[in-house]
Amino acid sequence: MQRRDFMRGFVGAGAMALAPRVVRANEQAERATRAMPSPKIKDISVIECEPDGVRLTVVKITTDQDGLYGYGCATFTQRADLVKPAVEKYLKPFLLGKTTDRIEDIWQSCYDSSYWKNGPVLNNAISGVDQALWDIKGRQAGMPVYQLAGGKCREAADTYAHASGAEFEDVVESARKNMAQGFRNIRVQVGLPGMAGYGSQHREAGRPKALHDKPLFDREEQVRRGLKLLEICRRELGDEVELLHDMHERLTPNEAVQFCKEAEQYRMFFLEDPLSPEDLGYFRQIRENCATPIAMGELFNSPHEWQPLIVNQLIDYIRVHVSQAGGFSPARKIAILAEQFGVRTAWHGPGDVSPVGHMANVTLDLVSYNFGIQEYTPFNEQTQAIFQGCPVWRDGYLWASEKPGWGIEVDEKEAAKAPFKPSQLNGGWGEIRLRDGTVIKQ
Ligand code: GCO
Ligand code: MG
Repeated sequence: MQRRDFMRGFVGAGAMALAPRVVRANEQAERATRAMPSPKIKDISVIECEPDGVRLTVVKITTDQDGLYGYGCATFTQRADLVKPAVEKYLKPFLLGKTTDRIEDIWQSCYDSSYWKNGPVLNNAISGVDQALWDIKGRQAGMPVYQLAGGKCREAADTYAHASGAEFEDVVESARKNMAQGFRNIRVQVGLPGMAGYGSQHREAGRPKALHDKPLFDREEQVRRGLKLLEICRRELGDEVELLHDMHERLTPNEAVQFCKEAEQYRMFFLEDPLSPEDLGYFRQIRENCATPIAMGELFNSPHEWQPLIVNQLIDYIRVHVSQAGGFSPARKIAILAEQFGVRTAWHGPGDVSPVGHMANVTLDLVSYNFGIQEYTPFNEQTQAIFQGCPVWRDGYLWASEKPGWGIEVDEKEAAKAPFKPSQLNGGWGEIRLRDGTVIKQ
């Protein structure tokens, strides 16, 4: 009671002294609110398309304000059909009528509303909503999203290209082409004769004997050819180029430790995903055995996966697939957490990220001090016809749009020309097996 009286006296005295200015400010604020009422979510739809054989999913949020809408990437190629109902049946009824002003609040309440969380389908659905809200806020402000996140730390994002081939000489040739185009960082992958290696051609010819007729893999052969490839590339391509290699979680933990240790002599920019998320405990062994830089995380969905690797400084690059982690908002937090521990970012940027998702990647690249590198996949013609305003690649760098929001317009008529195609596995992946028939991670 006493305190309230005291406050009343205080406010009263202040109000008297500042009265004209306070009143003016209040009036201005009120006028601004009247001119720009908070947009409300009027509709949420899901745009699906398959340009050049890659299934992409984008969420569109439409507001009750004329011409104000936004797009967010929700692409989960291998289970694409499940993301649409997650958005339409759960997030849409939950969000209709809510204001688009409160991005963090919406993210937290969507995340919590399923009680069980951190899975790829629901995270992608939330990402679609989250990124669409950032797009809307940027359009409202008349600014690209990178401005809303504090502005640029650098002009553009340094990228790496993919050089792949069935044989070593094909990889070297492909890398030389990339370098001639202006890439300074090259990811190299070579095929395994007659087998299903990652990131390179699968040739049936010369297939080793196996107890099955499925795509075949042999870990020892992968270790031998992988290390040989790094040796050849370093020798043939020279010291100036940065080399990267994706191990795609295919080796046993101990083989991975050995591979990283052996690769140290080739001065890698990084080795990617040497272990699967199920074997995170082995990262400490890699660290204790060598100084090869390690990138990890495209399969991560949960803070329980990235937190220990970052805070214990067990990796050098965090490589999350932004929509799998739940969108731009959580990815920004990952970047900030990583900065505190000297870990840099290398957001996953393959073909199965929509251009909206790539714009979110490059936005993070520009606003995060601890940016490391950006994986780049060129946008094919059909993708560019559907997504107008894709990030531009020039001189080795990826550039963000200067237009408001993500700066991308989705042409839904063009998208409808490239619907999801029926396929035997409905976009999912098949299996890869060892000689004896054991199924392995892809
Ligand atoms: C990469 C990745 C991709 C994934 C693909 C899965 O580093 O680019 O490993 O090629 O395999 O995105 O759908
Ligand atoms: Mg990878």
